[in-house]
Amino acid sequence: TSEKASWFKDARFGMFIHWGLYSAAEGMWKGEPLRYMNNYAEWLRYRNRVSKEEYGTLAKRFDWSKIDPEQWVLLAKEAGMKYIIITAKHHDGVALWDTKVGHYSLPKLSGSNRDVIKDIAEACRKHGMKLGFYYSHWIDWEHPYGWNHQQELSGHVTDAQYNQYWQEKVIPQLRELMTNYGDIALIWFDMWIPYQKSIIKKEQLLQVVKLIRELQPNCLINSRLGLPTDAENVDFETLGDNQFGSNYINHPWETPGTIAHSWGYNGQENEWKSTSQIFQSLISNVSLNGGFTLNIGPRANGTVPYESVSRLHEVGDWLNSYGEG
Ligand code: FUL
Repeated sequence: TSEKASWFKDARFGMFIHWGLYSAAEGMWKGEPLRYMNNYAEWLRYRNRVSKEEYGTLAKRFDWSKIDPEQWVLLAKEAGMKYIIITAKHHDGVALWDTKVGHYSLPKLSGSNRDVIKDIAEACRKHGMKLGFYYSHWIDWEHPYGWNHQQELSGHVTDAQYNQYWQEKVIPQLRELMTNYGDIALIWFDMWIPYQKSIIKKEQLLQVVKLIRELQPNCLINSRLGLPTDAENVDFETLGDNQFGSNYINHPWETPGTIAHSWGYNGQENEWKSTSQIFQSLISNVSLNGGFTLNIGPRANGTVPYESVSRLHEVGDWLNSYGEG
């Protein structure tokens, strides 16, 4: 294990934040609930086959007078969490920050000059919270050559086209994220498949590693990048539930989890986990020397559902009474 990952091994507990245009849809599109498979609210555009233009109009529903990322940071602190990971770009391809790469960003679509990535970076600095970014590198439903499932299945995106997506969107956006927001503690890429089984090429992934190492030498990279964990390229494992095994013993690792079923806000949510279930996940990971990244899905006005807030407070009360700080 590298030295630079030692804070992460000690951290144990962090906050995931899934927030984006989908939060404004609240799990419904034109009166229809989410369709197909995983029923994740943040998958709405893909599941309900919403056009790019129509999806973009969700940005108008954000209430900037109420949105205050500092509240998310304070909530994480109260819960005893040591780091935050926010969805800088999820599968829908929308940048939450004021990107100069294309026009598909929350500030541009909403007509607001607010950059929530800047806001949260400042709040994290103020409150001594580590900040990480989720970046969907593999899947991008906005870019014509991003991986969008259907195309992959029918083979419509060629290697050259995929590389175009990579060079004109992924690389310059990561450069912005790694340059404009101060120290970034970690980056959380999202993908379940190793590069050999994907349209992604190993060279493309190594290009990302090189960029991050150059711009933010202390930034930790997770294994869902698609490369094996080996300290040189990947610093920690992101495992699925119950995936821990002895081959991970020497690697720092965490699992992500939600308090609900969806990661993004879903007004129809009916699968809230109990506080005791949350404790069980946290304790079982910590007992195996891992960490737990627990998700909240704030609404488009920035508020966090009461179900999440109340459970996080209970967890924080317990950690503050019995935890090691
Ligand atoms: C998955 C994604 O598809 C979900 O939307 C969510 O972001 C979860 C943390 O990872 O792979």
